[in-house]
Amino acid sequence: MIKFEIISIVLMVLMMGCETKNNGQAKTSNKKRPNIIFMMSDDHAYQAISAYSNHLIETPNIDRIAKEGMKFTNACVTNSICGPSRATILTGKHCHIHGKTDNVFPFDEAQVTFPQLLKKAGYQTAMFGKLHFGNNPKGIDEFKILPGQGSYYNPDFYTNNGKITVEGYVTDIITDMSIDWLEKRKDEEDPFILFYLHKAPHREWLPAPRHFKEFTKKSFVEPATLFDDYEGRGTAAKTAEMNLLKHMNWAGDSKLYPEMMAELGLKDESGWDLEAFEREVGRMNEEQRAVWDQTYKPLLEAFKKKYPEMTQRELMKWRYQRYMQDYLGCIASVDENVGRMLNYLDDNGLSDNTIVVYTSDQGFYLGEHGWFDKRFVYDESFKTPLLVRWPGIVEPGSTNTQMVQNLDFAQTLLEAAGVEAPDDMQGESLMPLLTGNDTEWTRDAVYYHYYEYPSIHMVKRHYAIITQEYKLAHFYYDVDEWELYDRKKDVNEMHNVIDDPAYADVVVKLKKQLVDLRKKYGDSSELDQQLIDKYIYMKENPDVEKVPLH
Ligand code: SGN
Ligand code: CA
Repeated sequence: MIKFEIISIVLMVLMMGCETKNNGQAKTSNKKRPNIIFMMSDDHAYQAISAYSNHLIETPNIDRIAKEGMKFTNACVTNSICGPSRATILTGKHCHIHGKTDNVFPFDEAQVTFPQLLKKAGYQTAMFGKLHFGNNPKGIDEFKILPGQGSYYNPDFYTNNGKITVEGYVTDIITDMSIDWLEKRKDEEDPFILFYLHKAPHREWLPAPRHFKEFTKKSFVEPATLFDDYEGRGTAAKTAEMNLLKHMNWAGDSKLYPEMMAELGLKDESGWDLEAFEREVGRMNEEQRAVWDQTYKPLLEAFKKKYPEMTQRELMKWRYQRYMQDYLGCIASVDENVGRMLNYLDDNGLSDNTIVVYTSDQGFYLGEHGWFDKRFVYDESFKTPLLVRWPGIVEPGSTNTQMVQNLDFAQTLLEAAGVEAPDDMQGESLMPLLTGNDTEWTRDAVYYHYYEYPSIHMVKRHYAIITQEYKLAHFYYDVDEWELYDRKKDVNEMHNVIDDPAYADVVVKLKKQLVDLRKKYGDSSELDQQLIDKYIYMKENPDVEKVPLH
């Protein structure tokens, strides 16, 4: 195993080969600096990657990154929602610092992002796929990004030269764009960072037409907690609106045709169920729509017949299977396309000097606790997949159990590129772990803070401290409730032991540690209150100019 010190020496030697460009800016000699491909999917649960568990699907291509690199089994996010997670990844800061605390607040454009620093150091930079905020990512030479959530079929993209629409399936298209860019820069000497960012498998989980048939025929094992009644948990779990039976859309999510909904007397209470169906299925071209109808119509007709007789329990089971068929169908395309990308690297002699990262912007519930979506600090959404391949540096087939966060990516990749990270970044470089020097890693707890409430799915605001053994969370708005989970004894997090006398000492210790962590990262109750006031104000005044937090 190569020692961290040796890497530092190698990086220093590389840095010593600095040339001075005409504009006086230092530029490092690029020969050996690693390329980086940062692969990220949107809402990809680790439960749906066979390197983590193969009870749902085989993902041989994503698994290749684990086999040839390192699998992190305790990687997590600081805030389990899209925009905030991405802003944290790019800045290496907690949400209350970079301003993107939720999908509503704007990102503070004055913040420095790590691709800007890589670009300054001579890296070529590109981004293709979903970003979810802004239409002009900072420090990126070439981009094609989806507007907001983007579309699965025939999607639009913002590019350096205006908006385009591309015919086809989004996961394939993002890969085509990424490979085209690699191909175009083939003979260039400078190293690169490529952000390869999938929209899939985000709600409403629409697979590529080539996967409709296979996946709608499959049935999947149910999670142990599918019928969770939230006893033994706090108010937040009981009032969240992400239950498969109660809160999924019929047309938008389960793909019932709008006319079938009408025939069955199912109402579109929220007003966005039929809109969601139209937004996605309505976007298909004739050919895509024909394959859709051939596959989905018979199966939904069969459901329509059975529906009047079905019990609530049977309906829950049906909705779970329908959900998994589409969600995992999306994963099949992601996996195939990751395979295409890895093959491209092999075929073009790029694999050896390219760091490949595979992750998701957060985890996701695949029926655990009866849920879909994310947001909570409970494991399925708090944890996220993380696989890293770096030939010659990371030991193939290794596993790491340390608590690492999306907060750490910026500093890690800057260090890998030999670029100094700014002092105000709040993560820690994963380099000691990647090089097998775990003894240099001292972190024993991580900090989490979720803000987006009241909003879709109604998950209450909470912050938390998480160690390998425990998770202590404070739901502080609307309620004032604490929850404690014993992560070793209660892996499904079904028992809040906050009032159990056996844990009294643990509670005292963790509360103190949590105060220290909040102080360390610059978070406070005053700031929590300011953010609540501002959020409510923005919700009540949707036309008000969105002013960055800092
Ligand atoms: C949409 C989804 C939600 C999801 C948010 C945020 N509804 O609003 O289910 O939680 O995005 O997701 S949908 O009907 O429009 O699909 S995030 O990944 O972008 O944060
Ligand atoms: Ca997401």
